[in-house]
Amino acid sequence: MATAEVSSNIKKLQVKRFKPAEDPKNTYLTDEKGLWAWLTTVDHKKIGLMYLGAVAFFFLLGGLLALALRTELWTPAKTFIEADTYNQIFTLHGAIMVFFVLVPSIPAALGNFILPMQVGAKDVAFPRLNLASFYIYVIGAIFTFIALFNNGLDTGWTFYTPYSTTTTTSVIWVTLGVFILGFSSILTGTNFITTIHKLRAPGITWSKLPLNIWALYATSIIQVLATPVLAITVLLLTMERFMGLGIFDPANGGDPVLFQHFFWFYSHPAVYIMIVPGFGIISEVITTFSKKHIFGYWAIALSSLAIAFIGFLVWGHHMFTSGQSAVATTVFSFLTFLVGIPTGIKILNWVATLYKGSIEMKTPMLYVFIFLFLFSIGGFTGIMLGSLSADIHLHDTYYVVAHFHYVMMGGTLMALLAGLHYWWPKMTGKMYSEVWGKISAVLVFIGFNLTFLPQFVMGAQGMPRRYYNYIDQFTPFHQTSTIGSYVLGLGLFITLFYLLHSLWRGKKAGSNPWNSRGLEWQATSPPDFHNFDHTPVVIHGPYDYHKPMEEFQLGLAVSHNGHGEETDVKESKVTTN
Ligand code: HEM
Ligand SMILES: [Cu+2]
Repeated sequence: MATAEVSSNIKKLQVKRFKPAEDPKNTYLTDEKGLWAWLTTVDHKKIGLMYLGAVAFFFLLGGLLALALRTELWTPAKTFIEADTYNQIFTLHGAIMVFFVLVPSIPAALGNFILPMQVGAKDVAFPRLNLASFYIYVIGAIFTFIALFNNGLDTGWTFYTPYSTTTTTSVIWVTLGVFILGFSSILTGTNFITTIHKLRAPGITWSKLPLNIWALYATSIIQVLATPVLAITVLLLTMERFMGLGIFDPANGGDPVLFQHFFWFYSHPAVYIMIVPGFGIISEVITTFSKKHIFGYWAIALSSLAIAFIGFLVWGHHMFTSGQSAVATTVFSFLTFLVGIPTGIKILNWVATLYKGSIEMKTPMLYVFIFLFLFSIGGFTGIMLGSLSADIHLHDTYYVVAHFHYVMMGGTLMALLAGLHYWWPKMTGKMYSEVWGKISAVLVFIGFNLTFLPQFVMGAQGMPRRYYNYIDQFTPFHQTSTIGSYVLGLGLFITLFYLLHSLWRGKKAGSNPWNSRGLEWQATSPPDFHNFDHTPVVIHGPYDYHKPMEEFQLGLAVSHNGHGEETDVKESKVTTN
């Protein structure tokens, strides 16, 4: 038995080595079976998987809508659908991808699964609330679905007034759906913040917190603070349509620009709800596959919080052409540039982590490189859009469409794919095919750039966004983009296929296939119902690759009836025998 000599104010902890079983008998997947057990589970891992299933379903739906749009744009005039249908498809594509895929994807699906494990907890702080959040998401989704079959929606995902107060399509169903969905996001954020504060295993001080947790923490703060504003906005819009109140519609004495302020006060921070959790994944994957301590731990951790903060100050950059005062636009332009600083700090530290690392190019790492490349393009073009004079020309063109796809798909989605491949063995206990993983990553990369790079050029030349027809000179760009979208779709379809295939045919993963130092890898794969069959004790940080593995496999030898009251183990010396 080993003893951890703690230097701090508390008593010595009796610590024992716990080596995770490589082929566990009891796991969360065998613990309770059957549909009902899944639907009523309070296990964060199963809830995470249910979110993952729901997100994948919506991603497929949103993706098929996107392919329909790209197919229609093959020719300058009508290709196969009517203009009105086109408007509805791009609206639903945008709304589904933003609200039902990107916002919940990393925090609610992967985060739910991995967060309690990374802090060494048995579950999130409020497991029932976690299940409730999932059902609130489902109810919100049902409302949106009703709109789909009931006249559709053609306002664009931004619901700009006064059009959204006058169109005959189903605005109310979708705004109510988004309103309901917002609560899911707020409750998940609250749950995560409480879990991170209260349920950390002994030894996990703030400076030993995985960067993924810092990222989810920053995200949760944005979710809790920004989402209520969206809720109020869509509620006001709903009331305006229902009761003819004059809040946003000038015909009734309202102010449409007020709507834009409200909407972007949420939706700009929301882009960080989408990307910041992605940053967390990148830090985890990059260290594991470089076998190196992260460069600039605090810089990365605190820059997530800085982005969360600055993110609240820049919403006006969406409204440079909406008639803001010259002073306001100038201030917003300046503040927008500030976002580039913490973002740049992250990129710099990741690259510095790679430097002289022992890099292993597994599929998750391939996605990290794709992320670094695509997200940097997305971020730089964001800065260009943030410069007032350039944006007057570029606003509402395909340049903006390309920018946000580079950050949202090239950033968030690539990070999600990195994380999904990274934690797949932990979640399922199975390995997927590395060869197919690489093939599809390459297809995704090529397809993505073919789709969106030409859109920068078109946009800069004046092709407006959300248009059904276009002038002939843009045909080659649009056609390249359409071909690219099919390549991209193929790459993603292959991913779906080999991941599912691995569930039946995949090799057993073992507890720690990547030889990572992260705490979640000290559980079995798939994990036990309570994640660990002991209370883990942490003495080294999650990126201490210079320390031997045994020193990461520690737990309390005597069980303490709560979980981890003694969280202030600061530094300790371990002797194993
Ligand atoms: C360095 C960071 C970033 C900067 C400086 C930036 C800047 C901007 C600016 C100025 C616009 C307005 C362009 C216009 O409409 O004329 C814009 C649009 C947009 N950005 Fe970013 N951005 C950044 C990162 C992100 C990220 C990380 C995401 C999402 C993950 C994102 C998503 C969007 C979206 C969705 C729009 C378009 C909204 C719409 O009109 O439909 N951006 N960005
Ligand atoms: Cu913005």
